[in-house]
Parts: sequence; structure tokens; C-alpha cells
Amino acid sequence: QAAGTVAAVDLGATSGRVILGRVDQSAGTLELDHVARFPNGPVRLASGLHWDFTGLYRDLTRGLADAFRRDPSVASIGIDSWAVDYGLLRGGRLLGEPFHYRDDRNAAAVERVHRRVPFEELYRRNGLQFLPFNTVYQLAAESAGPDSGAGDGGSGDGGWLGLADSLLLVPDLIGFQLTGGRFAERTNASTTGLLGVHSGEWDDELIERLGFPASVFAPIVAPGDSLGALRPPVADELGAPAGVEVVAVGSHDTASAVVAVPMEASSAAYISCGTWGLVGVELEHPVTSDAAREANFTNEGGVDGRVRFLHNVMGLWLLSESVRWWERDGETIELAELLAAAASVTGPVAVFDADDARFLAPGDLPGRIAEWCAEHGVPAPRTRAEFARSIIESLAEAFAGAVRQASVLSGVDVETIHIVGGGALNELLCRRTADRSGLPVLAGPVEATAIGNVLVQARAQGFASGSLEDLRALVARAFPPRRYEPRAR
Ligand code: LRH
Repeated sequence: QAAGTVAAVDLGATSGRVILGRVDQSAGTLELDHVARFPNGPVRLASGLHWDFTGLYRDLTRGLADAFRRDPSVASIGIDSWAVDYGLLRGGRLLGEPFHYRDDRNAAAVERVHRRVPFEELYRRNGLQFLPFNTVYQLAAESAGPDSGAGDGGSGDGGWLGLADSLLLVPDLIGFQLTGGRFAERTNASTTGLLGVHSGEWDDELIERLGFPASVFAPIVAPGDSLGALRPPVADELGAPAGVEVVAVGSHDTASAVVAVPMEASSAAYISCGTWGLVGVELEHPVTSDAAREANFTNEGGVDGRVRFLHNVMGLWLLSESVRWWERDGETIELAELLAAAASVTGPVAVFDADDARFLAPGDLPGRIAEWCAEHGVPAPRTRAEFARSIIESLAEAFAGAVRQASVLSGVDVETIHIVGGGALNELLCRRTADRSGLPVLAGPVEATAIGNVLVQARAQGFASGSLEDLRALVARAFPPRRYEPRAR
């Protein structure tokens, strides 16, 4: 079996990267070459909180051009990003910058959706945990249109959604710009709330009941499918050889990350920890029991038809947004120093509910943490080091709790916890998650998402073969995780 190189575009909520992956499965090697990294984040326009899609596209295509300069043998490109957000198109033209999922336009839409389809029924159909920004609620807000206010049924003309002839989630939207093909990759489509949890296909009846135009949804493709060759002007701009393909990967970043968790899925839980902490287990079949619904666990689509049974914990957003708040007057805070100071805090610190919805929107997170503490009669942190420590302890506690719930709800007997993503670099978080769960934590790889993206492409190109277990064996060998043993509390 030949070795080969592919390019992964991995877009997170705070930064994006282009990474080359060289895979030689017979030699047991998997090498990453970081080609480009660029910032990403919300832009507040008059219409609300948006993404700068055009800027992102410029940055990622520049990165891809660098990648082809560095290695002209790149066989394919794969794109993954955060979930749920989308662009609307008409005649191939983008109808404005996509909304950011942290925009607050969805509150009225949630009620409107649940009035038509009660949450219990939604959950039975789509298996998704309630998050106010699930695409289904965003689309209900969209249908209400610019002029209608938030009245039931919206303006009746379908609002912005009625203007569109297609809707593409962010990675699919990039795929469309690159190839001209319009597809909906299944793992990410599973986060819309409009995919049948058992069928893995668009739930046409649900779409109709919610009054959405069925024709805007693109055909479903699976990770490993080709989205087509680069459009000739794009290939020119990237300096790419003719015929280079864009391959569907687990285009939901969390789906790609889970591919690269070097775990034994029958006895492990994973935490994909970046902006969010996605905490759960991998299953063969969805669990949509009342208990799973009440615990707000989701059944998202995984690569190779696996199920990502997990819960969203707020994640390192709590820390990054606090730092952003403290830096608002121009000061620069070194994260490593802040974490070192957090590690040396000796007294007890507040453990707050990291899941509380008040932490979702951008803004004064330290103030909201203090407010939570005041409401719950807990002394609030005072120094920045105490805030950082309180955030880490609260995340570790939420992670440990979600692992316990995942285990009870799914029947997986969890013996180890894998932490992948940026959080794997955070020693205090890994150590405290081990301590608070009483289980060993295996940390790494940090770039799990890009690795999962690379591996699914490599398999599609014939540079690798086998099941997810075979791919994970390669990850374990190339990126041996670091182990944290639990200590007494
Ligand atoms: C993580 C993530 C997560 C989603 C959220 C919108 O980046 O994709 O899985 O719930 O962003």
C-alpha cells in the first residue's frame, strides 16, 4: 500500500489551520506539517453576530496555496469546522455572512419550533440534545424574516429562508466554493436537528411540518465520498495540479476528532476539548431514552455510521472569553502564566455549573461567574488566578459528571478517559479531571481533529485501510498519549 499526503482544513471557533498529513500505514507513521494558522471569531454587524466567511475563505485558500507550494503531490483536500452554522445561497451567491451560533436571535424561535413539534418528539426523531442554536431553531428564526417580528409562523413568505435556493453548512459551503458541488456531509448534517437519527437522511416530514422548503437541503454524502475536483479557476489560484479532489471527511470537527481518539471504544470515554468540551462515548446504535433526553445527551452521526453519544460542556470558552474580557483595555495576558498561577492557588475555589446557559453569549464571563456564585451562596473568586482555577475545577467536575452519565445511560463500562484537542495541553485540567472522576486520563493528540480529517481522506485515497480501530492504532503509535493517574481528592 502506497504512502501519500493529503491536506486538512480544520476550522475552529477561534482559529483555523491548514495541515498536511503524510500517512504510511505499513510503516506505522503519520506525520503532520502545520502549513497555516489564522484567527477566526465573531463579527458584530448591525444584523447580529456573524462569521466573516469571506475572510475565512481567503485565509484558508491562501493556506492551501502554501500547502501545494510545499508539497505538489497533495492528493486531496478535506474540510471540517464547528457544527450547526450555515450559509444561504441563491443562484450560487451567498445571501449575507452566516450567523454565529452565539447570536441571540433564537429564543423566540425555540418556542415556535416546540409548539409545532414538542421537544420529546423532536428528540425521538433526531436524537439531539437541546442547544438553543441547533440549526432547526436558527432556521425558524430565519423564516420569521426581516420584517415579521417573532410572531408565530413568521412573515408567511419564509423570510430569508424563502429567498434561498440552497442551504449549506460551513464545510459544505467551502466545498461548494472549491468544487461547485452542493452536498450535505452526514456527520455535520446530524447536528441540524433535521436528520433522522435512525435513517441518517433528511427527515422530510419534520422539514415540512416546520414549514421549511425541502428543496434547499442538499443530497447527503458520507465521509470518504468525493465532492468532486477543484474548479479550474480554483486549481489555478491554489497552484494545484488538475484533478485534485475535495473529499468529504467527518466535516463536523467533533466527528473528525473522535476518529483520532486512540481509544478502546468499548471501555473508554472521550472529551474533545477546545472551545467546547464534548464528553461522551462511541456507540453502534443511538440511545434516545427518556433518561438520555432528560440528561440532554445527543446522538450525533459519526464516521462509519458510529454514533457520538455525548453532551456539550461549555469548554475552554469559559477561559478564553474571560481572558478576552480582561484584555479589553489592551492588556496582554499570557495563558501559560495564568494557568501556572491557577495551579498554585491553594485555598478552595467555587465550583460553578459550567453548563449554565448564562455563559453562552460573549461578554463579561468573570462577572457572570461571580453572579452565579452570589445566587448560590458560594464565595466568588477574587483574583484572576482564582477565576482561572475556579473555571478549571468547574470544567473538570462537569467532565467527570458527564462521563458518569454517559456510562450509565449507554451501558459502556468506562475505565479510561481520553482528552484530545487543545485541552490535552492543559495539564491542570487533565490532572483535575482524573482526580474528580477517579479514572486515568490519557491526553492527546492535540490535533485530533486534523488527524481524523487526514485519516478519512487517506483511507479514501488508498493510503490507509481498515476500520476506525485500525486507524486509531496508527494514531496511538504516532502520538502516544500522556497518562494522568487519579489522586485522592
Ligand atoms: C465544536 C462544535 C461542537 C458543536 C459546536 C457548535 O467545535 O462543533 O461539537 O456543538 O461546535
